[in-house]
Amino acid sequence: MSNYHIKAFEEYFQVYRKSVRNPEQFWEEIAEEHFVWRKKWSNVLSWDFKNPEVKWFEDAKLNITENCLDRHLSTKGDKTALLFEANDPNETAEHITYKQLHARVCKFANVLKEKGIEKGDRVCIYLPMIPELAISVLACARIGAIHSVIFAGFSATALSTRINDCDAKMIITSDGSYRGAKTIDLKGIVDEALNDTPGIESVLVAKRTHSKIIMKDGRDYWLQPLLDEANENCDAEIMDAEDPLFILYTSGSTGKPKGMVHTSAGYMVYTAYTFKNVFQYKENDVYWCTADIGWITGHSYIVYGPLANGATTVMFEGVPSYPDYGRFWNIVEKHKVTQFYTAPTAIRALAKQGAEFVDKYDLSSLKVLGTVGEPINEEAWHWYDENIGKKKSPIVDTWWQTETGGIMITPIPFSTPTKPTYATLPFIGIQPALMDENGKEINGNQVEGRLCIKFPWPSIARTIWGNHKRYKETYFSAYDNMYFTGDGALRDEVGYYRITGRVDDVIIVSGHNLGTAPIEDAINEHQAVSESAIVGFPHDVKGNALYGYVTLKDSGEGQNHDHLRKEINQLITDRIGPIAKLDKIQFTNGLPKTRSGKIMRRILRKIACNETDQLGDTSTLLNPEVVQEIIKNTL
Ligand code: 7RM
Repeated sequence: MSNYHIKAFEEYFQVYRKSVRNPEQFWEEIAEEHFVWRKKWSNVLSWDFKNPEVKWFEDAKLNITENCLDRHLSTKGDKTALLFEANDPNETAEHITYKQLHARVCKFANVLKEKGIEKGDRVCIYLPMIPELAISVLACARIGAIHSVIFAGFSATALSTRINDCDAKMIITSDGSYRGAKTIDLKGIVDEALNDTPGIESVLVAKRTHSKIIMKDGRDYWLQPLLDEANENCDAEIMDAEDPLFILYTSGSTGKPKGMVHTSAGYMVYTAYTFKNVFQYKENDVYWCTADIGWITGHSYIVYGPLANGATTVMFEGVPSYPDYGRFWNIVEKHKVTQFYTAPTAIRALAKQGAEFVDKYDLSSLKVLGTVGEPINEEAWHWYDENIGKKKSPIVDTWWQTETGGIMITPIPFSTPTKPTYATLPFIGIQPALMDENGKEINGNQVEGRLCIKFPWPSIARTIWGNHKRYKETYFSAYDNMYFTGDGALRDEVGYYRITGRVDDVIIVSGHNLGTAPIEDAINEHQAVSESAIVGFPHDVKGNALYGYVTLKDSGEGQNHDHLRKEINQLITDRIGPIAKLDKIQFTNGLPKTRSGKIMRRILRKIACNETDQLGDTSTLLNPEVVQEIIKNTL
């Protein structure tokens, strides 16, 4: 029992040591004592990072929704499970109790069944942050359907690519969505996407904005009438520990998005255990994570982790700037939020607005502050600490990934002394390593290298949907017997980790991971474009902004460059979404290339970041002369 809730720094070390000396025994104890199983496992862990293959709690039977809902009914049936705060501050917040959530999930699950969804089928969910989003996720899990949530800011093309990649049978959406003062025609985007998704048989539509939309006969169904008819009991499908629970797409440095596959038992155990400890959740706390459920942070730390702990979890539909920049703090005061988890990009945007938006509100309920998604800079860290935490709430800088399923490197609040910009120490059971460029592990402290993980943890993604080869190549080929994260990190004199950022062609803009390749592909579709390269450069709110170098088919003389820039950004918006638009577009006569023809993004990155003194040796390039031209014309 005592291992489940860590309350002191010495205890962290004790439990950590135990967890790495005998991981099987450690996780078996956690799994046994804190979850309900229909059948216990025959083997705790089998793994092989070469093949690669990882299995946790093999042969165990369970349903994650029984752990998130049913088991709380007798003890916490009337406790608020989901606390929904709408975009419009005047709309009354909705408190959905565990009993109500259970009934709504069961009803929804019965609707899915009635529409022909069976265990193992893929269901895409393209919804705004309304209760139906969490409910549909859990309804899929209830019947063993594999959910794939697609962030409702993605374009029609991005949506259809994902629907086709996982061959989904159904999509769940809404008539529209609210985002601040804007209303977005979600159903229109879905209709466009469904022009080339032959596998989709039905569309369930939740009513939110009451906008006029087109409902296609025999394909589209309003959700509410179906729910009204449905039974509020639905037996949970008994799932195997290693049955897929969901697919979630993440950008890769090349090619199409990767559908990361997470399975049932290990994911449940790890997200629940990390939630409890990283946020030090106590009964009667009100926990709020501002992420969207379209990202892994929302899956693990709005839905599954909190509910597996019987917590109250806030779901916010809106944006931090509406109706003004005080909205987050207004919500903290209104619901007496105790744990608040957000991204550095939001912190920086709010810090820019000045103290008057914060000082109006009583933030004394806050106990723990969290950050995730990208490195947090020193200034933002201190602003968060001083203005929001009043120097009394520890900041947990949590490093993890879609692929890791749960938090990997983080302080444990009230135990681990924090250090600005440092994610500090590995969570229980996590064995990080820093590697050098020759594939050797870098030992000792005060070192920097590429961040790998040496040993499996329960919520590691098991494969890329439909492409196990890519899974192996991306994560297990760079270093022998290691999971490679794609991040660089340094370890300070006491062993604390600081994540320095991506070392591949993924750029994090406002907390969104963007691969350079799909953006370049979109640009290259423009008939005037010959080729392009995207790099990131520092931006004080977004963390990184995008700089595009574009060469045109004819030298571009006489062409209207501003017009071209608009068209290029429109193409990006259509193919990926507005989050991937470029901040700067420079037209060039060529891109620096190696002799084998690879674009040297490293050089372009230095130029875009104004670090032209650090270009290194460019003489081996195929076309060294373009470098000076590019520097001269920098925007
Ligand atoms: C949870 C999430 C993963 C990438 C990861 C890092 C970056 C995430 C931090 C961070 C520095 C952090 N999943 N990242 N958290 N960098 N400090 N605390 O964000 O799949 O969307 O992104 O995000 O580069 O590899 S994700």
